[in-house]
Amino acid sequence: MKKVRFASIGGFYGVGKTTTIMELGKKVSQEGKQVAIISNDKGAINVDGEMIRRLGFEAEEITGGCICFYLDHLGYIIDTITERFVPDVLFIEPVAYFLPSNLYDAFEKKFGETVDLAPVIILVDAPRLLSYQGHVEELPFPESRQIEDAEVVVINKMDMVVPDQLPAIRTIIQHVNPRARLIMMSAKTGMGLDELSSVVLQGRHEFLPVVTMTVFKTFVRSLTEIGERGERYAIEVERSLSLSEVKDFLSHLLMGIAEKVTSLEGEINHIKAIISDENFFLKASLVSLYQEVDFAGDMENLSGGRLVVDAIASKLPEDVLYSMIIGAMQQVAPRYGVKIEERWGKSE
Ligand SMILES: Nc1nc2c(ncn2[C@@H]2O[C@H](COP(=O)(O)OP(=O)(O)OP(=O)(O)O)[C@@H](O)[C@H]2O)c(=O)[nH]1
Ligand SMILES: [Mg+2]
Repeated sequence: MKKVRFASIGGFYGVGKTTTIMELGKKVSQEGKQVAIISNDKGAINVDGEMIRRLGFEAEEITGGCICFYLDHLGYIIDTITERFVPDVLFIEPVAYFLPSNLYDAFEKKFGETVDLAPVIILVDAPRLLSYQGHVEELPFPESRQIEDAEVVVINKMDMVVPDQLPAIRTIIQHVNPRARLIMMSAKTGMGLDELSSVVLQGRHEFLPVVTMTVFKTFVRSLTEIGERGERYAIEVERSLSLSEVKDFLSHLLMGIAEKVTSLEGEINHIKAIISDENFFLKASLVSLYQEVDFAGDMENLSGGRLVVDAIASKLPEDVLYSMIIGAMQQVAPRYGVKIEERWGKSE
């Protein structure tokens, strides 16, 4: 039987993993290949799962924490998919704080010869990495260890930097990992997607650094810092909202949550929301207070639908994050005539 090809697209919060998998998924499907996607999030209610479902891919979610702790569930999902077809590529988006060497080791032990592993691919955010120029040792542990474990480092968001800044970005990566192959990419403009696509389809996984107990302990400690909370709403609007009003509403909502997070000295990892009706979706994303809210997808006038909000931040407990989502929603929604019909909390 044909082996299932696993291509994990990893990287820290907001580097563009979901966007990249969507773009690669479209590209590979257009070439006549079959694609399946597994997204992995900490929270059961999350924006990425919602977006992938909307795009109509064969998709499954693993929620509750790092996929490396849910391999039985992954095995079950793979069996369910392969009963119907064997995908040419199974994309996996692991949670942002995963440890690649640990995950690949677990994949090899659990699935052995039945899977064909693509190289360890790690995305980094070009402008974010530049902000560590001169003090690279301050990169959060999971982020630097991901670069260290990578066989291929993809420098994403190249559209946000100028060519003169590339040598500094390369220096930072090579300081952490001189072995890795580098790919320059913009998932937004399409630059570098062909190169990454050939790695995903044909590249070979060869090398895995060892995870020592000290590394594993540091990894586990770093996880306790990160909180994630998602909420899902059915909404109605008093009068239909134009695209620019929907964008303003989402921007204010995300900025409202972000300001609450920073006012309690929490650190923003990624605050995102997706609004959708039967025909359209619009995803809004905020990765730092110093970058604007960014949008993906499209929408005509909004007259009601679903809203999923997901806040991921460090140094704040999840119940506090929850109160921040609720608080921002209560402040911002009435200004746009958005009414909450129904709300789902932590679980369905
Ligand atoms: N300018 C620019 N923005 C990008 C690019 N790739 C992704 N983004 C934006 O970056 C933000 C985060 O993208 P996601 O794909 O949600 O990132 P992610 O890594 O899946 O995030 P998490 O799952 O929360 O860790 C979104 O606003 C994207 O539109 C890129 O190449 N250029
Ligand atoms: Mg994602």
